[in-house]
Amino acid sequence: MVAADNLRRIDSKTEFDLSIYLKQRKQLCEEALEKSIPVVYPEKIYEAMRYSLLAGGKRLRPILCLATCEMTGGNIEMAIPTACALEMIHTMSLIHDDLPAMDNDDYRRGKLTNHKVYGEDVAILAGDALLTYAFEYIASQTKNVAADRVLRVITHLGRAVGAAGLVGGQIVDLESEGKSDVSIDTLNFIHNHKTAALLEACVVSGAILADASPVDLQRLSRYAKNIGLAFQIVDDILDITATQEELGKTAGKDIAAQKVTYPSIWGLEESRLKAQKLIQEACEELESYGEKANPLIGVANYITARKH
Ligand code: GRG
Repeated sequence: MVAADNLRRIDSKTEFDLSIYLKQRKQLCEEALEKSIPVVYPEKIYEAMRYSLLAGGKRLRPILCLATCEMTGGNIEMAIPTACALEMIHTMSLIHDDLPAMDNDDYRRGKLTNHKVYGEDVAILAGDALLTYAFEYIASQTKNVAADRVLRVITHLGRAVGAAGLVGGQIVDLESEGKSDVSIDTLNFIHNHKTAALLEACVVSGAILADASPVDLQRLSRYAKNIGLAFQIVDDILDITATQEELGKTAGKDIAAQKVTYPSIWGLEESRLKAQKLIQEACEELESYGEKANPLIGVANYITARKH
């Protein structure tokens, strides 16, 4: 009931306007990302890193980190280096995912993929450089946060992107290619690791930076895991229902590759309902934060409402 009240409140334009909030936060992230990687010698690698990092995107991961840090008593200055680093890691995962050896895609964020512009060798290195720079960036640029908290953020993030997280999800995804009998448990494993783990790290790292309590961290982790899985279900739905122009990348790839996805198991309508239920459960985790949770509730609802 409280969650339903929260959902109603988010609709009230007078109290909180999600589209304005997302626009302002995206702008803030764009400005910080623009400054995060100067071009120096050897220029080619920095240009390739910047090509994908500054190619747009919804910037949901840094926005989640900033929103959680503020909600739990921190501020933007504390979290902006980590927010940028999260987008660097997300971007590198997209560069590597698009490579011919992985998903083999020509378009991303409405532009040619990194390897199509710079070649596979440079694209691999640009991904590597973004990944390593992300950790350096958190360690060297975070200000006014106790060192032990910065270390906890780095540890949490390292786990979320390595074999226990993104890489683990990606390898099971690769192993599942061409199989028609992929179970729902395997599908959940893939997406809890490939997609939800990084979203969880965005939310939890914002809370760690703000020195949130262990109870808050657990609650926010559950919120993030739920929105993470919902995010992927919607991603699978959009692959079927949206156009290449809307997505900024090739549409209909899952059906063409006969990939097992949430809609291929549940159908489109049931998938939408399951995503909505996960979002509702996520919002229920935020009941105790009152109006301060409006941005996180808004982002959760945006995940199911989005068109790209
Ligand atoms: C992380 C070390 C390391 C290696 C990468 C390739 C790989 C291992 C993992 C694949 C991860 C991947 C591409 C997951 C899909 C996540 C997903 C749904 C991306 C789309 O995110 P959006 O819609 O994209 O937020 P924008 O462009 O808006 O940022």
